[in-house]
Amino acid sequence: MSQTATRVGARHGHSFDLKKYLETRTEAVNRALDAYLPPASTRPATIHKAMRYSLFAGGKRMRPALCLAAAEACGGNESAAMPLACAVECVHTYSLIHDDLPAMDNDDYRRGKLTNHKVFGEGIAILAGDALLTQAFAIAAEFRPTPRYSHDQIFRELTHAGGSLQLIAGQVADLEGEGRKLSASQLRYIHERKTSALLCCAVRLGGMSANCPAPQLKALTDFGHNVGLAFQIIDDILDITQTSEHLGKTAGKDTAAKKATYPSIVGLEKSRRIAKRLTNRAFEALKIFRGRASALEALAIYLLQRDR
Ligand code: GRG
Repeated sequence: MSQTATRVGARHGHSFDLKKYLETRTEAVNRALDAYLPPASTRPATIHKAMRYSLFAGGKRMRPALCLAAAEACGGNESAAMPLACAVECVHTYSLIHDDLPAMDNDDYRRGKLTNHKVFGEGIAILAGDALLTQAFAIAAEFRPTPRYSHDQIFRELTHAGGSLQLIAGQVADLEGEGRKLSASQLRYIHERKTSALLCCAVRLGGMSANCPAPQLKALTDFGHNVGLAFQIIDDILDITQTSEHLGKTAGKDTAAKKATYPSIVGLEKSRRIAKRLTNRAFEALKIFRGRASALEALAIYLLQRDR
């Protein structure tokens, strides 16, 4: 974690120890994921090893952290939000395994390790992604409904964000856009679906676990949408400015694949300004929480300033 991002959140006159926050939340999420998944030795062991290989490969756990922080902002607690935080991380990890396949981005490294198909072969990697996606719904079913939010609503959130109107739509547009000149609005269409939808889903689910009223859910939606867009712009910037070793995945792939990105359309400096503007909009959305959203604020700053 970069030095600037370890203590943030001075907006309310106090600093927030994000490093500690992320350490404790990551440990709790890892423990919960470990308990939710079949042990690696469960027959057929290959698939359970493959699922666990990518899930515990050292991801930043940003979506679970955002989910838990959103629950806190709405006065909820970690244990109520945990199944939803873990479900989103399983959907995210499945999407990374499939994105890395030769038929898609054809990547050899992810999270600093060989990609799933490089270790287990393409067939098992496809199945590990499928199994993680399915497991996400089994984990989400552990959520205890609140007066405002039923299981139906929780499943609709996940299926919408991960389905053919959002995550998959973004990936389709991304695949079809390769090598083509895209406008800024076409690029935004991709970012909103490929990246922002699942981040937004994570914070909304956190709010729902805390039985948040509609205005708070709307605020979390605005926050997640803007942070998600900023997150992808920063991801595109890092693809150009950082090394593969530092990122733990192949850098420079966007340029090599002639992929349209914000830096390629508007340049690095303007891309940074846009990411900052989006983060400021995300802060605006948090006003409704009257200082109770320090963790969300700190995460938004970290995501803007991150270097991996
Ligand atoms: C295959 C259905 C399907 C979708 C793939 C995830 C994805 C969509 C593509 C991967 C490439 C990419 C740029 C995705 C946008 C979201 C993103 C930046 C993912 C990486 O998230 P991080 O940085 O990863 O949070 P870690 O490994 O830290 O969890």
